[in-house]
Amino acid sequence: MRHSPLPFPLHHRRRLARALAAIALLSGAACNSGPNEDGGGAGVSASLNDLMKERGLDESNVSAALKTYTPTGVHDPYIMFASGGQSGQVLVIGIPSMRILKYIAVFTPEPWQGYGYGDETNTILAAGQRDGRTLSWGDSHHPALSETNGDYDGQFLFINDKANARIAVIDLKDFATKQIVMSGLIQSDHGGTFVTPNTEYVVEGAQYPAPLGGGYAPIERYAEDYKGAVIFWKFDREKGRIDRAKSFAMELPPYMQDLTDAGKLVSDGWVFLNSLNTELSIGGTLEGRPPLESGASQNDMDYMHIIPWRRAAEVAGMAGKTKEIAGMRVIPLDVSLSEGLLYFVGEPKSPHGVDVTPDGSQMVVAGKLDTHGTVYSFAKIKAQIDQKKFEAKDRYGVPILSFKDSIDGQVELGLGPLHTQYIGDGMALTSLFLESAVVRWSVKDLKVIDKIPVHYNVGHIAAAEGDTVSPDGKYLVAMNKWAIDRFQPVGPLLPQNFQLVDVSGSQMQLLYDMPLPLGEPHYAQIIKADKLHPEDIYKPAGVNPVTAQHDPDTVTAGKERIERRADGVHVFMSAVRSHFTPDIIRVKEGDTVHLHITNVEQAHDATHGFTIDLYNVHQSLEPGKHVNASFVADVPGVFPMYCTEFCSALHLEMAGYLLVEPKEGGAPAPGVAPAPGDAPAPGDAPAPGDAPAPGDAPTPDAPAPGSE
Ligand code: CUK
Ligand code: CUA
Repeated sequence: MRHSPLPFPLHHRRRLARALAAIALLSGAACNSGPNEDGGGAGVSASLNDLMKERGLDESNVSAALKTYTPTGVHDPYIMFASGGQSGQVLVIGIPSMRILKYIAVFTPEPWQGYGYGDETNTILAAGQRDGRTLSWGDSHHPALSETNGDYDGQFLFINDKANARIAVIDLKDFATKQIVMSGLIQSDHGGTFVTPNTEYVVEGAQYPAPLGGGYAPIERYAEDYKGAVIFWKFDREKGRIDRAKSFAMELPPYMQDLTDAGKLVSDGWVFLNSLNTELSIGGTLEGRPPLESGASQNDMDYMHIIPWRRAAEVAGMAGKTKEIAGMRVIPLDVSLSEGLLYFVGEPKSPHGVDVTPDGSQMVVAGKLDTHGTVYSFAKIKAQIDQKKFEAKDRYGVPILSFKDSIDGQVELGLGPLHTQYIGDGMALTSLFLESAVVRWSVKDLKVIDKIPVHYNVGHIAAAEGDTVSPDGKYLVAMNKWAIDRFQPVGPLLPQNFQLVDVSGSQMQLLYDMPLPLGEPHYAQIIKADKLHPEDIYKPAGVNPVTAQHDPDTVTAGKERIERRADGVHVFMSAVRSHFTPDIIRVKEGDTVHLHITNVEQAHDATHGFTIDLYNVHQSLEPGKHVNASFVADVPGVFPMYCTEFCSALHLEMAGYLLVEPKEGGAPAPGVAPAPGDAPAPGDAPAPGDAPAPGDAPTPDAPAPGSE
């Protein structure tokens, strides 16, 4: 059953023409030739035609415009969460308008949101450090919305950083990152993030094999010492955080594990992972060996990994079944084999994407170097496992199922098939990288229906709720890797091209091109907007969004103060239109300054920003938000601080000063020390011993007026 994305279904040109005629009739301009003289609403038809002529638009263009145009104040029915690729962020995009609503800061400091410029968000980023090294970027790949019974529930979003093997948790109450976890077990990941049907686990599969837990091993020992792995991060929905202690991993052979999908409904309790490089090619272009890519493409088959994760979780909980590597419980390969936790089935050449059908009964795998989509039957796979009917074992002893006995069939889809999404009615969409097209086909009947060209070299595709138990169909976004000539040239680095396609009609229709100048997004998920219930403000005022608690250092109006303590100067500051209290902070060179700032406002969208020149402090203070930011005032001088959001008519006046007095006997601050005998100019830092000007904050040691 297909629905129209708009209240007025305009799938067909004839209907569009009729609609245009109706508009013309309503305007009274249809019967007379020529425009109506009395102006007003008249002459709509003529002007529409003129507009179309002037802009060179045909009817299908106008129909596309009508399907995507979203008047002011109208919200989109769908929201897409797309990975931001090398930006390390997540993009939030309205569908069908393709309006960008937010970049969620994840693996990368993001100044506007104050992410990575304050104590708590610095702590989130620091949790993703490896070997004490700060990683200030990430290669974000596969967002996964939390699920309940295999359907998106709109509560949380997870995403992986392929480059550094990290996973982030984003709370959709405020669309902000709350946690980054890094196992230390693997060096890179790709098969993440994918969630099990009730978000019991967030799955992270490795990509490039390496010694588990880090460390060196000669590449000649690849087959013996390099390993793959899959990590099952336990998600605590109550806390909204991953529970590291309850998480576990499985050692895998050093095939490059690729994408992952969790079984659902009939296949609930299982996960499926692609892999490539069963050849164990190691590259060595200067060492007389073939490059990795050709070495890894010799065999006709790679292996789909089949894992009963519920059983694996039980085994991980048993005494003596795991070993600890990098602080993580790991099920060694021999235990997996003796406990029946790992099976292989062949997949045609360089598979990319294993996508479980909405009813959970089948898995579709596309091979980059194969023109087919292969449809696996979960029942057939399960039957062989139950009967212990294996065709062979791989070199590590993993049982291999019969390919022929595991599939329902293969369909010739086109050149370079990659990723599959579902649109209901047993229908699927698969991206064709080499062909630059998306093919619509019936998984049920193993038949191709039609294709639509996209521009160009499409990677992932995202259909509305297209990887859940109940896909919506309607919209597809093709995430194209190459833009070439689609947009005004901007130099050699071109934007990515997202193309919105209407998949509800008998013919797929291209609706919109959206350039993405941020990084290369890989996957995206599209959720019904009405499943999302973000908060308007943090309430009551004083919530620390990272802890989701009322912050112990929350500031209420009238209780603002500056306190000198053993660990430095604590500034308890409130922000309200249009002033900070206190607005003068006096410290001594070398003091550590702890800012505790609460936006005490509860008005929707009354956001303030806070910065201090030079000290690289920036915070976003949404209504009710509390932030903490610490820095060492190691440079003496006068440093304006101000609100960076144009929050009110007197926003420019929402400012103050940080005065860092030079150390006794220390060098005066460059350029600010008054010449001996000069009277201080108004606004200058007062010389030591001066009486504070009226309205000034007291010196750090004295209590602030009004404080108790
Ligand atoms: S991958 Cu990018 S097109 Cu990293 Cu999901 Cu397939
Ligand atoms: Cu507050 Cu500008």
